[in-house]
Amino acid sequence: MLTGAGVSAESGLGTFRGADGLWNRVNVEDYATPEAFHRRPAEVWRWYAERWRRMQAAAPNAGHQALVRWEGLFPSYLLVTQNIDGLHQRAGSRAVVELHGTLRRARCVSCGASVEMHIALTLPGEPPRCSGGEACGGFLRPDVVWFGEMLPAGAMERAVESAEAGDVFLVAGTSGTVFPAAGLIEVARRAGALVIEVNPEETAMSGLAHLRFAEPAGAALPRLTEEILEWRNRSRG
Ligand code: BJW
Ligand code: ZN
Repeated sequence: MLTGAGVSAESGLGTFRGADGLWNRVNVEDYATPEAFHRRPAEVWRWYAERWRRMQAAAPNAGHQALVRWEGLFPSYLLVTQNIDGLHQRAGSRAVVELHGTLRRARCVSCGASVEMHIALTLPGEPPRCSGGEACGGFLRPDVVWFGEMLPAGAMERAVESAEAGDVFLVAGTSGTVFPAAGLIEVARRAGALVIEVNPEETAMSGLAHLRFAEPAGAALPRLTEEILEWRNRSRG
């Protein structure tokens, strides 16, 4: 299973691409790259701090909640998300891999020390300086993956393993344009999984889907989950 920003759209968090997308309002290169942080650390920090506040104010929606029930339904089930908002976990999902990191934490650019964002935001400085054990004084940055950066160690490996192992691969709320995440759909398809896409719009990856639900995740995912549970109960007799 692979999710993207569209799954959080009904929680009031904007997506990146499309007419109302974040990248239509600001330049990706000005915020979501290591070079941007190097050039304008204060602006980048403030922009993410504001997004963190929006994420905190948001609540998981019916789509997030439905996916919690998939845990335990399929033996190799893993929720691979590109989202940094933590809403899957707040809904109750535990088997989650965050391919693009998380905005719930900040980390030091020098020593890698990790700090909860709600604590980082109480520290002086924009961005604040590292005051961990070593107190190395490096800048704290959001613990997210920017363009041109490597994904968190082991994340893609776990994601590929689950995409190869499952009978069903669900793709919800992603435009399928950012790699290597989008490549998982092809991995699953090649491994023989049934690929299901949930997205009101056609995407770069729609051609790889066997089944498409052209609906918002908050409507399609609860219904799909109910149908799977009913089928499960029937097949158990
Ligand atoms: C709904 C809905 C509703 C709306 N219900 N659906 C191969 C080819 C070419 C380039 C590359 C390549 N491999 C790697 C690259 C470079 C680059 C890349 O992919 N570029 C592409 C743009 C081509 N990738 C990287 O740099 C990655 N790192 C990497 O590969 O390292 C190794 C390497 C380094 C250098 C060179 C080469 C290799 C890292 C990518 C990091 C992405 N980071 C971001 C920002 C995170 C922090 C932040 O939030 O600010 O992650 S970018 C942004 O896009 C964010 C998202 O996770 C990601 C994906 O977006 P997503 O989730 O799909 O959202 P949208 O908005 O695109 O789509 C939303 C969808 O929802 C739409 O389809 C709607 O229709 C739908 N929707 N309402 C259901 N209610
Ligand atoms: Zn440090």
